[in-house]
Amino acid sequence: MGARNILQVGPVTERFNTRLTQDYQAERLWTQVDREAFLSQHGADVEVLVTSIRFGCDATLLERLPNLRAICNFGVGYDSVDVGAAKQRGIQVSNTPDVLNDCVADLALGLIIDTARRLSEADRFVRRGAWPQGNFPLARRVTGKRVGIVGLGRIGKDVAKRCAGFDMQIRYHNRKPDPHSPYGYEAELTALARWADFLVLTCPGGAQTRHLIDAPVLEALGPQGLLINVARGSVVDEVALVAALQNGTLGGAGLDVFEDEPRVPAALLTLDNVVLLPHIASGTEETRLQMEELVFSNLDAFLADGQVLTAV
Ligand code: NAP
Ligand code: 8YV
Repeated sequence: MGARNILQVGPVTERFNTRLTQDYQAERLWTQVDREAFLSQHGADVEVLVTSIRFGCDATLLERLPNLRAICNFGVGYDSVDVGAAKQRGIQVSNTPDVLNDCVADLALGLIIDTARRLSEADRFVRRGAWPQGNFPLARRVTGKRVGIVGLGRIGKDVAKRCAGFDMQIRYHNRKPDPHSPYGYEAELTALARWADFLVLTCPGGAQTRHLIDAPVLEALGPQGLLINVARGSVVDEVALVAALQNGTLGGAGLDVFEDEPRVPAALLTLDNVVLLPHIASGTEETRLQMEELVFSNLDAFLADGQVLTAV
């Protein structure tokens, strides 16, 4: 192990990986030929773990690291890290909040406009040479419509701000009302879905929100309703979603995240009323650089005085 006892679970960007190895002498778990042998030999030396949404840190990995003191996660969501088990052992966990709000909210608006105005579908129409045979069918207006936000937190509020710019009516559902929010609160998710033209998901993933969006919620959103998911695939019952899209009880969906990434249900690939993105909401040069910097700031703070900067 390097002098600072840092282990990186999986790759982020080449720039990030190189800096972590060169400036922090971090070891790379994913390049080990025999991961188990490496953990048996060095697991007890590891004090800081650097991971990401994709690689996380489950209970099994935690058990192999008996002297772990901090986990620095690349990403604001931390559902792939066993935070409960970490906290029980006094292990600090940091994430990368706020720096990605703009880009994730921008992408949510992109999906709202794409699904309503059928941009991706129209692009396919032009590319396959269908235009000379007739006009593309009419789409649906965005301006002035009703948007229901599930998870009015840091990202959800930035989605709301953008929707207000489109004169949209905004309501939201959290576990409890936000006393500072100017938007109407809906305690019942199905009531919010029934009211909304667009239901935008910006809540965390994990056990608490698993399949929050189930068949009844999708049915309440209805045949003209559009579901936008920039949260986590686990929040939506994907089997129910496919069924609702296939039988027309849901109007359409814009999805950046899936239950079993990078696998996307084959049925979704055949549907024209769905926009499918490969988990790119925070994926801009600017935002990913800021996320990387925030991981290093957390690392520096922990190495300097034993406290991460943005603890979950
Ligand atoms: P945040 O500030 O913590 O906001 C989360 C919101 O969800 C809060 O308003 C919270 O309110 C609400 N919430 C929590 N549990 C809920 C539940 N069971 N039912 C309904 N609402 C619930 O988090 P954020 O920074 O905005 O990030 C939100 C999530 O976006 C992340 O956790 C991540 O999964 C996802 N994300 C995805 C991408 C992407 O690339 N697609 C990028 C960044 C983030 P209450 O506590 O009052 O319920
Ligand atoms: C990922 C995300 O971090 O922050 C989150 O919660 O889902 C994304 O920003 C990104 O895909 C890199 O893993």
